[in-house]
Amino acid sequence: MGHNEESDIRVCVPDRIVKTACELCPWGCGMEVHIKNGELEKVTGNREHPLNEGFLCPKGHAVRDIVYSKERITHPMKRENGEWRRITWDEALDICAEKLHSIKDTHGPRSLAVAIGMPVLLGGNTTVSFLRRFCDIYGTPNCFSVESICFRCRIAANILTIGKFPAADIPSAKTIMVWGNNPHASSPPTGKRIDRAVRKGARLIVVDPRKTAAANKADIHLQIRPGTDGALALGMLNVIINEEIYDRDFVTNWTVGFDELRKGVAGYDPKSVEKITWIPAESIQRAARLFATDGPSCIVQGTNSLDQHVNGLQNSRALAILFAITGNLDRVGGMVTTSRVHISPIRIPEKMEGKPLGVDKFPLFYEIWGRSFGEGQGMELADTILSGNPYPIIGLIIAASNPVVTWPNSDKMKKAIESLEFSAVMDMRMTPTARLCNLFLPAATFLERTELCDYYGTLHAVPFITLRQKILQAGEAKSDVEFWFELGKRMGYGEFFPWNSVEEALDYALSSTPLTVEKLKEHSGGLPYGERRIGYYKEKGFPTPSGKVELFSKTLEELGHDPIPCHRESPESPMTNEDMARDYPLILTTGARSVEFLHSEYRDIPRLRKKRPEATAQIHPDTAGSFSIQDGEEIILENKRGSITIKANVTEDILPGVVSVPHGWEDSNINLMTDNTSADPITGFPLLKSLLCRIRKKGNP
Ligand SMILES: Nc1nc2c(c(=O)[nH]1)N[C@H]1C(S)=C(S)[C@@H](COP(=O)(O)OP(=O)(O)OC[C@H]3O[C@@H](n4cnc5c(=O)[nH]c(N)nc54)[C@H](O)[C@@H]3O)O[C@H]1N2
Ligand SMILES: Nc1nc2c(c(=O)[nH]1)N[C@H]1C(S)=C(S)[C@@H](COP(=O)(O)OP(=O)(O)OC[C@H]3O[C@@H](n4cnc5c(=O)[nH]c(N)nc54)[C@H](O)[C@@H]3O)O[C@H]1N2
Ligand code: SF4
Ligand SMILES: [Mo]
Repeated sequence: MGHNEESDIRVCVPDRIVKTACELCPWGCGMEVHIKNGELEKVTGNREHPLNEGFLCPKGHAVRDIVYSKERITHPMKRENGEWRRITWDEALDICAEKLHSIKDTHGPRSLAVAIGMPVLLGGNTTVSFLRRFCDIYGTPNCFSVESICFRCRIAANILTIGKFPAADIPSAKTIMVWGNNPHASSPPTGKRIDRAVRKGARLIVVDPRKTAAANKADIHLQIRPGTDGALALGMLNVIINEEIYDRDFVTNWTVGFDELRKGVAGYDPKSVEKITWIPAESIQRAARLFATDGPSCIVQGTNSLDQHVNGLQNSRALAILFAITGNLDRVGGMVTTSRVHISPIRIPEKMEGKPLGVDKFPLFYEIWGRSFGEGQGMELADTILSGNPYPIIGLIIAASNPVVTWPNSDKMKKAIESLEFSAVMDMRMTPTARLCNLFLPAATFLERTELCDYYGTLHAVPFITLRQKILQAGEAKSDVEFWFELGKRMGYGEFFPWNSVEEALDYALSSTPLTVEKLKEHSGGLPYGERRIGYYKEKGFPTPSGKVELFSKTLEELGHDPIPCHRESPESPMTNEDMARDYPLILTTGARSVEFLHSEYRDIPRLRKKRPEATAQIHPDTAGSFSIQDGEEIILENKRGSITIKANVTEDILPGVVSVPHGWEDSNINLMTDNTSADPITGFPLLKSLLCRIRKKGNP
């Protein structure tokens, strides 16, 4: 593999194999980058890395194509009269500084918003905290991220129930329940670990409307109607409580509200739950018995498939109750937490002026028991920009996101960005979002910056830390952290950014640990860090107000929410909204991942694109037949908000009556059909996976 002659990418380390952590999707697989003759020769998986043990997925193997892509832009640009003009970083920083000063002077700091996408979150805790440090000093509380639609709902549900967020200990589990997750596409190292556990004899239950790779290997596949997961979990709890196959000692000593739970689940007998979920009662019983009696058992839960519903938080709470009362918490092969890398304080939240948008409506999204997540609910952003209510948002900086494609209600998001006085985007490519902004700032890829990958414990129950090292320099691209540091200095906040380099800043962050950047470089590839907390609650209790698992949540009750989870139907449901279902008879779930892409990324990489050249909607043959639709045909998919053209993938692999559509495709953008209205009353998550739609042949009225 030779150096791409047209590219302006330089290798900046001597010939050797540099170990790092992949950042092309959320999981951080150990990767070896081979530098030979001053060029990036190839990448291989790091066999010594505890997560992936040498495996890389197709994206990981395509890293060279991604970094060297011809679509990359590696210099700043300014858009004037509809044309992009190349500018220097000096000019770019001056423009940002001047605009930000003027916004602050005329409207106050909160009129600047920052929207953070997945890749910045993947930079680890320190990356996000350094960005937010800038916002604190500037004074704006209005930081939003894709956590308004992803992951946070699940974390909040677990904190409210057990006080912490555990991960599945897959390798030691006897029963694994994969719930709303297609790991072979969205988390290949997890898929591998499940496959291995199953080969060793673990039992597998899969809850998914589609026959995924995991479902095809499962002992029990619960093919659920989207949006009814809460009912299924309550049905399983009903069986477990009635048959007294829960962990009695644990329930007696370590939970509050068991009697209320017993009453709460009484109505969810398997027959009633069959009607709601479309899953046979007998399968619900079998799954409940297997999970409760053949432990240790763990739940591998999708990161957003249970959350983007009207009952998002309660769904995850029901799952937490399920693994808690069956005695699977802090247990080898169950659900475990690990100790964390405690970085020195980076944020200065006391400097922030007020609280972000969305706090009033969704206080538990912002903080729980004084434990602050600290972001605003991003579903408020576009409406506030367009209405100026409750106050104007004048400027927006978008850091590693493509909200015009990936956030709900693309049309509204587009109008909102177009209406801003100032908008800047930091990215690698000219995305549909970047096209609308005033300023383009070129971002470094993970091979072009130094950062910590410190989340293996939280996500995989693997206490480990890996350093991502700077190996390349691409033109004038800067890492996100470098940009925020330099902007801070340019705006006169130098005293708050005393570090001469990102490495120096990381050493500050690590100063409360035995680690340093140098030490991590010496152990390039990573270091075990911290411990798995097995049996931890027996020593420390649970970090909830009661010190126990809160089956009954007083916190939720006080805020007017259900203290015991119950099932609520989607506002778009054939069961409760018959009028709408007459016009739109099919259930729509969006955002199923494919292994080749990350959200809207990598469509420009031929070796990935050729495996999946276009977006397709999965439809069961019975459903397709009733609309006279053939496999491979172009169809119109529509609902009351919008319509898209997409190819039909007619397949037995999906429940009849359900349509599954991926997100991230510019030309078949499903977010033209979604709404940014908050659906979950507790977290403000939108409705992306239990909607109604209809389909027709293209050309037919
Ligand atoms: N290749 C790739 N990997 C990714 C990503 C990517 O874009 N591409 N994105 C990353 C990110 S940020 C995230 S959040 C995760 C997402 O990861 P996941 O949330 O695990 O998403 P998927 O792997 O698509 O699995 C979701 C599964 O849920 C099913 N499903 C849909 N609706 C429902 C429902 O109502 N109930 C139930 N039980 N199941 C339902 C779908 O059929 C699908 O098989 O993936 C991460 N990994
Ligand atoms: N309908 C529907 N919509 C969804 C979902 C769904 O299931 N259904 N899933 C949602 C979920 S879970 C998520 S997490 C969001 C993801 O939403 P986004 O985070 O907006 O997703 P990406 O398309 O990955 O956008 C990331 C952008 O950052 C750029 N980039 C890559 N690396 C870097 C970097 O290091 N620095 C900078 N500055 N830029 C970088 C990429 O080129 C890309 O344009 O999508 C959500 N959208
Ligand atoms: S699963 Fe693939 S893209 Fe994700 S971190 Fe691992 S190798 Fe990289
Ligand atoms: Mo996500």
